[in-house]
Amino acid sequence: MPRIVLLLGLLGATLSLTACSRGGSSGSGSDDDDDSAPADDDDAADDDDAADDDDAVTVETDCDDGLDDDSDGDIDCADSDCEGDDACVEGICDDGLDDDGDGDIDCADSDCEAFAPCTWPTAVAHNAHFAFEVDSAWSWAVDDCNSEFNSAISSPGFNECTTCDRDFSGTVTPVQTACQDLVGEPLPSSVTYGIIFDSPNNPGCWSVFAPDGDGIYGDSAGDACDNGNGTYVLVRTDPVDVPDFGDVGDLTTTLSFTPN
Ligand SMILES: [Ca+2]
Ligand SMILES: [Ca+2]
Ligand SMILES: [Ca+2]
Ligand SMILES: [Ca+2]
Repeated sequence: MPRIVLLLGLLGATLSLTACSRGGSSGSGSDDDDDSAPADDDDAADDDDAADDDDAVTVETDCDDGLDDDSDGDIDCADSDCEGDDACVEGICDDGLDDDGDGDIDCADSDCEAFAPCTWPTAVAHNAHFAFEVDSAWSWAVDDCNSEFNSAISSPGFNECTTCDRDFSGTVTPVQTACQDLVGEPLPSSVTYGIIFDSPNNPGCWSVFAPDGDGIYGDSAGDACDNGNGTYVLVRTDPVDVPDFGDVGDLTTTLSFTPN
């Protein structure tokens, strides 16, 4: 009898150990063995009989690995889960690189809309009109006349101008040259301006500078101000002086541009 009791005792112990192993009541390790609730089953298979696979990856966990982590058909930044992820934004807007690999570089990327230089114009329309006015000194030989030229001036890029935010230059295209020989000076072949895109003392305006003979943008041409329609315009009229004759007329210069 003592022998039988011992065997039954061993069998009971064995059954008890087996039940313990299947029930997972100890809760140790990463496998919670949950077979009744839609919770983590930790074993890459769905063993809780619920409709969901508890181990399925439901978000794009790595936005820069070239893999579709959650198998929704969208890889990395193409997956809305990655919206705002560092790997999916154009982090630097003036390095010439497509930081987030979406095909758009710097200002061409919508991520850079708030970057100030991306709002600066890439081209400026320039027009100059010279009106020669006959006075007593000239009237014996010439008549009143007008000359005019246009220039579509553009910027070579960022930081080309050391004393302004950006410089713009271009080639002059004469559209009316009746006066070009009258003042003893040929029409200019090119024009250059620099712009500072902030006029603290004149809100709504940007400061325009013309370079001096040394290429320094120290001569203010005035402020280009928003005309209310989103276009910045600078118009100025200056007398033109010719040696020995003084003021022979007016030169009116107009610059206009629209921010990006
Ligand atoms: Ca991925
Ligand atoms: Ca995905
Ligand atoms: Ca970039
Ligand atoms: Ca980009």
